[in-house]
Amino acid sequence: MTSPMPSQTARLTGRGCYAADAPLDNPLHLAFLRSPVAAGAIETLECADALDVDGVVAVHIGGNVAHLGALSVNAVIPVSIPLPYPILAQTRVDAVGQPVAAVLAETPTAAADGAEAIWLDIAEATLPPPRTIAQQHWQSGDCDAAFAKAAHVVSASIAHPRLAPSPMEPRGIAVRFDAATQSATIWHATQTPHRTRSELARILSIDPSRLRVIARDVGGAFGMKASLYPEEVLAVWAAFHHQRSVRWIAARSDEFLSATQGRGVQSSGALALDKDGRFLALRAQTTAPLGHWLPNSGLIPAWNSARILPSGYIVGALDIRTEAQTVPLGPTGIYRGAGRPEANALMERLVDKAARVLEADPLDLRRQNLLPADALPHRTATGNTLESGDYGAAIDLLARESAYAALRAERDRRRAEGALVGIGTAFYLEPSGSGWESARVTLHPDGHADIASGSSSQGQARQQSYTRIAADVLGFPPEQITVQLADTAKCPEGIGALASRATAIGGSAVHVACTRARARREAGETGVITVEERYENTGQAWGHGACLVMVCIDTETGTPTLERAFCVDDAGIVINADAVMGQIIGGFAQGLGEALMEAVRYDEDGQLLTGSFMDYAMPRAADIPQVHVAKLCSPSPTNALGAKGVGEAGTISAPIAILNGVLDALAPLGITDLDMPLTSCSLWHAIAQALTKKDL
Ligand code: SMO
Repeated sequence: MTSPMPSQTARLTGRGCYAADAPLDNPLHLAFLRSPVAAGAIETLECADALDVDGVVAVHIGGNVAHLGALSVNAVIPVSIPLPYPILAQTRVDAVGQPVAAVLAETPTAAADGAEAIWLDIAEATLPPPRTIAQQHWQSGDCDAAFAKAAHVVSASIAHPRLAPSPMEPRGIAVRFDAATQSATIWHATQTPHRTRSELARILSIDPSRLRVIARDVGGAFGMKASLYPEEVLAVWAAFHHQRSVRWIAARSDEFLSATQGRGVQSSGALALDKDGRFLALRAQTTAPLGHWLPNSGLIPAWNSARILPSGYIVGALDIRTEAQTVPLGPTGIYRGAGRPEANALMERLVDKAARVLEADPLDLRRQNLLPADALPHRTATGNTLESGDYGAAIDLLARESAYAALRAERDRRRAEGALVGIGTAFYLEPSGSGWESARVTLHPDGHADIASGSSSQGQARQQSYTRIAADVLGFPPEQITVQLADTAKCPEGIGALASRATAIGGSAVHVACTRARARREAGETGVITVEERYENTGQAWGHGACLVMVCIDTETGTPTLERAFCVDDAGIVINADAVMGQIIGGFAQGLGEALMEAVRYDEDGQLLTGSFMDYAMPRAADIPQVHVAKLCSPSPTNALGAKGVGEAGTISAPIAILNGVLDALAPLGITDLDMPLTSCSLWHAIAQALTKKDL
């Protein structure tokens, strides 16, 4: 075992520094009045009573911040209608939970009391229909002809529930204002500290040199902390406006109401096959929901849920469409997988249905249609280059590791005895991000090295991985290496940690910087050697793998039990095997949450029904089976390390493997389609209905 790095030790011993712990001198505390209705015009917004509350210093409404700039949006698919980014509601509200007024007070309690004392009257309006603001269409080959000549056609629809990412640490921002220099040091729970600084500078018209952003310890993020929020902009604006430090720490209820949610994608498709089971054509349509405002990464799920089709399979003709629609509900954004689970789920559901129609083994059918290793690199019609790997080898390894033949025999034997038991399998692709990341290495004559990177960490043990990369290249013992991340004053400009990119790209930046520094040292350079690297990969690294679960459903109660779980993953070159294992198992647990229990629900008026953990079920340790993990390694040629993403593997593969497993278990009852989450209640109803039909 390697010893934990300093920041991990600090967290383990309760000495971490989160936004709530950041040292502020006499700060103002912030609370928000949020819209109680989903649509309407603001008729009365009366703040006098709030200002009378002891400790309340100021109340701000939309008019006070109407002049601020808009958030930039990563338009991975073209946006036809821009969405506004109101920091506070202006004349109308567009979703429950939208911030309407901000209260600044001497204590958090006074701020909350102040928000309750505001008089808000809204003339409720009917909810607007969904509106498509972005779409894309990919086509190749002759789909119509392929479907016309197909021996078999299968179709599937999947409605992914909306999910609440729920990192252990909610959103938070602490702004230490320095009046003498008119500047601020900002501790922000974020995945992208440099972007926080540049966006704040632009939105608030402040020179970036007057903003320092630190994300020292961040208690999980999962995509939810990748984009800047209106509440956070308000906190920084208020610090400059009032010339005082400001802190905002979201309550869990704030998170359910107004943090970005994941998934919610509706997808449907049809797969055409010839009589031998070859995939001839795929038609697919995905629709991703957007909330009432568009976060920087808000369009990513719409893009990924379509462009990752048809996964790693050879398909003759394609017709794939995606659209992103605004709906009058909470905002959506990236959430661990960010469209990858949706694309893979649709494809893998179609393949499973095809196997049933063909009476073929699901793994055999996958093996038959996956791109062979010598077909890579392969350019897809959706614009991807699948660069390396042996997809069939992942299927073979899964079959070996799970003792597949014996498992199927066991399933058939128990099924014959009346048990509802099924095996679910899935192949998946996990593209890691593309683009650049930075690293700076400083070699000191005494044999120490300092590494600084623009990448960041939210609990992924990034410091440890970067230490290993540097130690390996420099030949230094790990204890003589320090790693600094996520402080705009100490690190070179960078991107951050998202899209499974931080090892493949950030790690490569560290690797290249260290290699250059070593070369300079070996050339006889003495003194302090500093090398700064802005590393750009040559394309996405496509992690991939396969998953198998065995599910047993209690006939009387509908309760599903995962009896076995196997994951095979190819993350290319692995830097930190413990961290990779943690990512796969943690991702599997989160994927199990989507499959079996999690769902954000709204009623027909746009009211949130799942505003707390009393109503929103999260998986607990006892819900997670032992997950058996096996690794493959095909180095990616797209980056210096040969690494691929792994952070999202489990959330991509587990939900569809579990759905396929549950539907395999229920196949003898004639059940072919079910929506996630597969709760005991929904399974019990499906079983009861099927048995009634059978009896008739
Ligand atoms: S969903 Mo990730 O943090 O790009």
